[in-house]
Amino acid sequence: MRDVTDIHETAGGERLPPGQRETSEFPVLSKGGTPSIPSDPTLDVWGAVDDERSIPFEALEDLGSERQRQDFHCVTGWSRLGCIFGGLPFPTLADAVGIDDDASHVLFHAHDGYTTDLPLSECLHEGVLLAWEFDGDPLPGDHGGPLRVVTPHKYAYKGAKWLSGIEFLTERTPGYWEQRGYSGTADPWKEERYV
Ligand SMILES: Nc1nc2c(c(=O)[nH]1)N[C@H]1C(S)=C(S)[C@@H](COP(=O)(O)O)O[C@H]1N2
Ligand SMILES: [Mo]
Repeated sequence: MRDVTDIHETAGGERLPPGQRETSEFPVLSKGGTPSIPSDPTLDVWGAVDDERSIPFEALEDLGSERQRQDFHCVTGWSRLGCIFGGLPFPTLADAVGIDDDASHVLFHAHDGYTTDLPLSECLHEGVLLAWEFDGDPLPGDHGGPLRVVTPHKYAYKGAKWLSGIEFLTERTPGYWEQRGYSGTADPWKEERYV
């Protein structure tokens, strides 16, 4: 298992980022309810890539999978330390689809209409997982199952639950919360909460 709970060292800060309090709960935070997911879900990958694809969820594991211990920081102020997530590392997916040289940003799309954006370089971080497992069990629906993104180096709104697609872009398109004043880069150790 890969342990990425030392990300804060790179950031030059404490494990618990400034202004956060630790909780042993795992609260559910969704802009609306839990959406229904198609019975044969696919992950659609399009935009600035060599190979636009619609990948059945069950084929994701063939691309690669990994279990990680990582921390989860919600911008509203709670952090859950030492979560165990399993899934496909984003950099492995990126290799599989072949990203265009001029791709600079990523927009994640979800089944509840949620979107969130990140610079491509921040998505290529080893801790960014397309996760289908939590604590050794299938990821619960209210936490984004069957497939979500986790971003331990960013506030958790960067991790889209109920992931439906990944769009590679040559310029930034702000996502749902980013259009409403939240930070594009969302570094918890710099307290990048709002713009
Ligand atoms: N699709 C989708 N993803 C989402 C959200 C959402 O409303 N819809 N909320 C975000 C926010 S603000 C947070 S803190 C985390 C919460 O994840 P959790 O409910 O598993 O704790 O999911 C993020 N991803
Ligand atoms: Mo959040």
